[in-house]
Amino acid sequence: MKNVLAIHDISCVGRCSLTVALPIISAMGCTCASLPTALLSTHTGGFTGFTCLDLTDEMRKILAAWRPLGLKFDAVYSGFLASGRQIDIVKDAIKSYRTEKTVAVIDPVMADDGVLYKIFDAAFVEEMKKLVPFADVLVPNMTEAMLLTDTKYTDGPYKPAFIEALIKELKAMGAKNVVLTGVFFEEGSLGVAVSGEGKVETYFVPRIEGSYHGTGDIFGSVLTAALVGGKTLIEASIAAVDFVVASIKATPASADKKYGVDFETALAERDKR
Ligand code: PXL
Repeated sequence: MKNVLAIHDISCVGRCSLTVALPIISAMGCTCASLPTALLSTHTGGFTGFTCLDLTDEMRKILAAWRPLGLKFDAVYSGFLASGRQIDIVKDAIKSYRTEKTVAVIDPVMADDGVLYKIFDAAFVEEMKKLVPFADVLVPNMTEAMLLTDTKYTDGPYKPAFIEALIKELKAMGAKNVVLTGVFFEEGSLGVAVSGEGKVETYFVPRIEGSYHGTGDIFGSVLTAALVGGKTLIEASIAAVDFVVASIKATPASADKKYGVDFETALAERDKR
């Protein structure tokens, strides 16, 4: 059985990070081990008064305890990190657990819609830049891609040349492949730009209005499991976009968007097919 190491926080309520990665990656037929980065009462988007226990020291202890086990993973998938100090831990995990076939999927979770998440600062962005060369697949949203490349934030529609330049710069920083999310060339559409060895490929779907929490983690989880399952980068990206769309469509219009989307319904529907 293929196995994935997911390095994300546990947000106890709000459907994101590990509470999304574990069920989705398991349902797609991979064992999913976890290295929790933090324990939060809820995620940080739209909730106030949340608690956050930084697990940096515990992560080091967990990795030390794993050392005699000689673990290897088919993918290491990192997401929300609680502090810049965790960057080195993620690098170590990628180096320790990779084989020549392992894919390191790095989602540089830190910002959206032109704004850094409130627990991060400019120093964290600088730390995150250091993780880029460790990515076999870097999965930034548009805001994160602009922060990582010191590009002034602009909202779309974007020009294809702008998207290609962003991807080129992220690759120049050391990312082997880039899957850029939140791309659109015209109003009413939304999708991804994907770059492997060759030219940039895109996949767009009709935009669904509204901003739903946790969809980036759903996207990254499907992408990772699909890559481990042998899909190409563009095939895995299309599967991830389509599953996010199915999850949003499964969510009642009246739902409070900070509690995320009904990916569980979409998983059950997928099983029936
Ligand atoms: O979905 C990204 C994410 C993960 N974990 C935590 C977050 C966020 C985004 O806000 O706050 C704790």
